[in-house]
Amino acid sequence: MSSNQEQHRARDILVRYCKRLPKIELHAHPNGSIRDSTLLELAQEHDQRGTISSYPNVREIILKEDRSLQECFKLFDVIHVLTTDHSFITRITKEVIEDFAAENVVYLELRTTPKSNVLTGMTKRSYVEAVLAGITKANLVLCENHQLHAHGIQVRLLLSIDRRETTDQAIETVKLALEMKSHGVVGIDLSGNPVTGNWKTFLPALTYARQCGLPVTLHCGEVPVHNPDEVEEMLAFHPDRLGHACVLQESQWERLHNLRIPVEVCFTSNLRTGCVKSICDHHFAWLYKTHYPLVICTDDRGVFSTNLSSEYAIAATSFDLSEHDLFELAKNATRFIFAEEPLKRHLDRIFAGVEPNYR
Ligand code: 6MZ
Repeated sequence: MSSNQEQHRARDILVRYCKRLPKIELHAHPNGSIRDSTLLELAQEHDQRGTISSYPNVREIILKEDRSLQECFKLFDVIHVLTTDHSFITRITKEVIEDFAAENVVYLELRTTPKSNVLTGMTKRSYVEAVLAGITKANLVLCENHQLHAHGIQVRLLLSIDRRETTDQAIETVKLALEMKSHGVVGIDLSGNPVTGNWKTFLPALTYARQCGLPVTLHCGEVPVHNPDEVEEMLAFHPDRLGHACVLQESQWERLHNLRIPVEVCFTSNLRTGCVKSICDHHFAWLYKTHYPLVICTDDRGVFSTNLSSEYAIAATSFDLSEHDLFELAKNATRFIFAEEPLKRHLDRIFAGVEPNYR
C-alpha cells in the first residue's frame, strides 16, 4: 500500500471512530446548521411566491465556499429571509436534530435567536414554539423510524440575544426563556456580528438571567474587537461558558486560565472566518495542554459544511490526540451542559457504559 493510501485508510478509520463516539454538542445555531439542499428548496419556494427578488443571487450566496466572517453574516440575513414561516422553522429544527442524531450526538444544546415578523405574524414566542415543535417532531420521527442510535438524543434550547438588539428586546428574550423553562429552555446566549453593537447594552438582561438562575454563555473574542475592553468586561461578568475566545491579549489568557470558564471550541468556523490564522495557531493547543475545560462544537454546520465528527477528527490529526483522548474530551463535555442534574447523570452513565469499548 502506498503511503498516500495508508493515510487515506487511517483517516477513514479515524472518521468512523469519531462518528461512532457518543458526543455532546453545546454550540450550534439552527439557522446556521441548515442543509444546503433545504435552503435551496426554501429559496425556490420563496422565488415562486415572489418573496425574494433574485433566486440566482440567493443561490450563489448559499453555495459560496470560504466565507469571511462578514460574508457569513450576509448569509445569515439571507437565511433569515428564507425562514420567516413557522413551518420552515419547525422543519429546519427537526432536520438539524436528525443530522446530529445520525452522528451519535447524545446531547444537543441548540441556541437560536427568537425573531418577530409582523408580515408573517411571527412573535418571539411563536418562533420559539415553532422550534420546540421541531424538537418534538424530530423525536417522534427518530423513534418511529428506529433511526436513533442506542442512547437516543436529548435536546435542550438556549435563547440567543443578537448584538443588533436593544436592551428591552434582550430582556424580552430572557423573560421568554424563563417562561419556557419547563419546555426545555436551559440558558441564554449572546451572539451576532461581533463588530456590531456594544455588549454592555445587554448587561441588564444577562444579569437578570443570572439572578433568575439561567446560565449564560457569551460569544467572546471572535475578532480583534472594535471595543478593546469588551473581553475584559466579559471575563469580569464571569459567564458560565464562553464561545470561541480566539482573540485575547496576553494578560487576558492568564486571567481566563485562572477563571476556568469552559470554552466552546469551533475549529472550522474559526478557520473559515479568519478568527485564527491556521489550525496550528488555534488556542485549542494551549487550552488542551493546560487541561483547560473545553468542549468541541460545530457552530454552524451548514454554513461551514462541517459536522461534529469531523471537528473531533480535526482535533485528533492537528494536535496528535489518540482515540482515547477523544473519548475523554467527549465524556468531559457532560460537565459543561446547562441542563438539569438528572440529565447530566444520565449522560455520565452513557459514557461510563461504553467506556470499556474506548480504552
Ligand atoms: C456570532 C453567530 C455566529 O439564531 O438564527 N451566529 N454569532 N458568531 C458566529 N460565528 C460564525 N454564527 C451564528 O442562527 C443564526 C444566528 O446565530 C448567530 C448570528 O446571530 C446568526 O444570525 P439563529 O438560529
